[in-house]
Amino acid sequence: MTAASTTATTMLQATQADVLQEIQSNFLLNSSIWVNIALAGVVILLFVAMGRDIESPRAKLIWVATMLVPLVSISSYAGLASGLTVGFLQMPPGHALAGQEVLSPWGRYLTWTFSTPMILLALGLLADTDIASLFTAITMDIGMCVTGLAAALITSSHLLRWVFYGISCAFFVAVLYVLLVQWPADAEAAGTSEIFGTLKILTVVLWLGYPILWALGSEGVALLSVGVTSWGYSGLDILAKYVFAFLLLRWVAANEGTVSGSGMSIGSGGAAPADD
Ligand code: RET
Repeated sequence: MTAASTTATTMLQATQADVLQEIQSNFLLNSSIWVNIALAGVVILLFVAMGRDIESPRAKLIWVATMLVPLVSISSYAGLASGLTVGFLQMPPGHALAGQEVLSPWGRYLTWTFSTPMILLALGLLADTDIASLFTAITMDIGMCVTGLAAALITSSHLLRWVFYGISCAFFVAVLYVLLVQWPADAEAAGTSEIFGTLKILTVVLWLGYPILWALGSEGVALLSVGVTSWGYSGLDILAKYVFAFLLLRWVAANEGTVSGSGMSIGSGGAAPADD
C-alpha cells in the first residue's frame, strides 16, 4: 500500500469528530455554513411576521411553501456544520484529485431535494398552473437533485460521475422548460405575470450557477477549492432562497386578492368547464 493510499484509507475511516475538526479548521468553509445558519434564522422570523395576516388558502399555501425554504435551509446547514452530512471521498482515477481524500459536503445535494420543490411549488401556485405541470416540474427537479447527489458521491468511476452529471442536467432542462415556457402563460392568465417574470429570471439565472459551480469545484474539474465552492453555493443560496422568498412573500402579502382563489385547477389543465 502506498503512503498516499494509506492516508486516503485513514481519512475515509474518519469519524464525525475528525470531519468536524476539518470543517472548523477551514475558515472559508466554516464561515460559508454559519453565515447561512444565522441568515436563515433571521429570515424565518421575518417571514412569520410577514405572513401573519394572510388568510386565503392559495396565498397561505404559497406562504407555507416559502417558509419551508429557510426551514429546510437551517436544518441543511446545521447538518453540514456538525459534520453529519459531510464526508471524505477518495476520487477515482481520471479525476483531477485522483487518489486524494476530498472533503465532500454532500448534504447540500441531499437537502436540495426538499428545498427546491418548495420553491417550485410556490412559483407554480403563483402562476396558478395545473397539477400536471406542477407535478412535472417538481418530479424533474427531485430527479435533478438525486442524480446530482449520485454524481457527487460516485467514487468507482470518473466517467460515471459525469454521466450522472449529464442525467441531472437533462432533468434540469425539463425544469427550465416548464419555468420558461409553460408557467409564464399561466401567470399571464392569473394576473401575476409581473412578479412571476421577475422571480422566473432570478430563479433561472441563479439556478444555472449551481451546475457551473459543481463542474468547476472539487466534485468536477477541481479548479476551485472546497471552501471557495462552498461560499459560491452559499452566495447563490442567499439570493436564490432568501432574496427570492422575500420578494415573493412581500408581493403576496400586498396583493393577496390576486392570489385569493383556491388555486390549482386540478386535472383541468386550466380549461373552463364545457357547459360554462
Ligand atoms: C447539480 C449538479 C448536477 C447538474 C445540475 C445541478 C443543479 C443544481 C441546482 C440546484 C439548485 C439549488 C437550489 C437550492 C436552494 O435551496 C446538482 C449542482 C443541473 C439547479 C436553488
